[in-house]
Amino acid sequence: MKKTWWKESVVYQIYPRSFCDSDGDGIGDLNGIRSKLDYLKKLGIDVIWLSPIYQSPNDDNGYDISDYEKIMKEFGTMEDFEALLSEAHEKGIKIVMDLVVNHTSDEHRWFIESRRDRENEKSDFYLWRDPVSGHEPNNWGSCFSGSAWQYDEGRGQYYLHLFSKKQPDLNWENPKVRDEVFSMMERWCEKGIDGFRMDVISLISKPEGLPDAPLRGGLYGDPGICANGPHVHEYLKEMNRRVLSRHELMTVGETAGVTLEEAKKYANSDGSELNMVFQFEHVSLDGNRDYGFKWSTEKMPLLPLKKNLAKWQLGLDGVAWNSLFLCNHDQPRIVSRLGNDSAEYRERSAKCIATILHMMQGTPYIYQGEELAMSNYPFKSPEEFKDLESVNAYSELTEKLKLEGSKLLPMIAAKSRDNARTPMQWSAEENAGFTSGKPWIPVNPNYREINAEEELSRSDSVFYYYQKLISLRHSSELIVYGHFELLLPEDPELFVYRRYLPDRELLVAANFSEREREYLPEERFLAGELLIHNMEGRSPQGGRLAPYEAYVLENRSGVCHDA
Ligand code: TEU
Repeated sequence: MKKTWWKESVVYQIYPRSFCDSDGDGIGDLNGIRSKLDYLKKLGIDVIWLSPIYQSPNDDNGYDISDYEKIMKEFGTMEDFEALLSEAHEKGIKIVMDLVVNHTSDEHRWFIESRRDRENEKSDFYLWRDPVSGHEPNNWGSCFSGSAWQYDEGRGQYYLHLFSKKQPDLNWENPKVRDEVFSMMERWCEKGIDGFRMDVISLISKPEGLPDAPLRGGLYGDPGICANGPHVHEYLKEMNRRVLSRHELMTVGETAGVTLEEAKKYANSDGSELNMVFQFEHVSLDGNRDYGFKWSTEKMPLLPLKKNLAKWQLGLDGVAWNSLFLCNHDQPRIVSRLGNDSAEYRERSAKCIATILHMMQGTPYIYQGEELAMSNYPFKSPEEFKDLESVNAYSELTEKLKLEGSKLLPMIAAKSRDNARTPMQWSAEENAGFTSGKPWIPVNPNYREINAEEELSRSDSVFYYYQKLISLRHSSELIVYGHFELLLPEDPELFVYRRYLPDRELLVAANFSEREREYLPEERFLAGELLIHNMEGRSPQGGRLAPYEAYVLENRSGVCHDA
């Protein structure tokens, strides 16, 4: 397998709005990020993925871009960005930008011109359709509730928006759209950035004829019908030819709806499209079985989770490359979702989760605060939600599905994207040290117990555990490039797997339950080296795994056997 830097790197995702506020307006900004580069260097990460920092009306907190080449005023100036980029590079940290080109903001100049009439230069930059029998052109729903079509009086037509009505979808069939996007990307590359995370890039090629989709939640057609469309690989090959291949970049596609077979195309090791993709099967396992949407109070189930992760490890090995994530700005906090965020188990379960994720083959992604085991926010009323996805879902599901608020609130509270967007908890000072002003979203009240300052002062903290996992990866070809074998495949509580190369192998053992389990590794591992362990004073030789206990053993005898 070809060795390269983005396979050996660990990425840290920053949601700038909630990371660190340097000017007291209650909103995180670029200079705030710059002030925390030494913290990130200490953690040991190699790459920062910046969620969008471009000019935006913030209907979807920056994922609705009104100018791709201006910096959002709340975040600072282009000079602030250039200073951040330069200082990050001086510290050996690369910066990957978030590329949102499935759609723009409705306040982008392209859309303002496009909606003016049907004859202007940008009239075909978006997906405009005539009404059908006075209604929307098809039954598609928006990911943010309601129809995916918005009627525009000016043009007397509907435009498509798979997300909010302020996020009109670009028409990628139009070569002029591709020209504009690729030249914008090229100018960002010329600034010296190190790559792109490509927002819902799997949706850019819509199905021919825009046919109705199977109903989802009984309300609208599933917009997932747009995933992996007829020309998506053609467009990405063109993007690669015209931009990506001309620079030393790391590229990751956020490929909603991607399958293993499609991922082999997007992330093909021939380098013709992207380096890797985010798949979403593993973070969809705790969805709502009754209504078919994400809102539920279900915990993430371990057995289907480990089987899905194993499927992707085995499926891409040697043909493509995995990303490894359980957290991001769209997902609830994993220690609450998969672990146990009680005082007794929060840290231990967070380390357990990190162990099984970081010891797999692929590029790991750490979301801000994950390294501190930050947990979900205790939402008590629907008025506390800020994110349009949660706000719209609450009103639509109460009105249209007549779901009782008392039933719906806990379901949305458990999965809301706001759980990941509360301010980064830096210290026990007011507002967790995030801002000297009024934070745009309330800080989790547990910041006095859970914060970076406290964890940096304690050698057994989750922070230092992540630091050690990252350091292990940096020093081990086996961890980066080794093959994968799932052990105890049917055990619903133990996640045990092996990584191996011809002359080396390691064993990862983790107990995702709240009861002690018997487990004794094979002798060749017990005779090996204990690389990392989330519980002091216990030993794998004891043949038992305590609740959320995890460890990694390496057999360095030179004698191991392939699967
Ligand atoms: O998310 C794409 C996406 O599929 C989201 O609907 C996400 O899976 C969902 O919110 C999980 O509940 C990307 C960005 O990551 C997200 O922040 C944006 O809101 C969205 O695209 C539109 O740009």
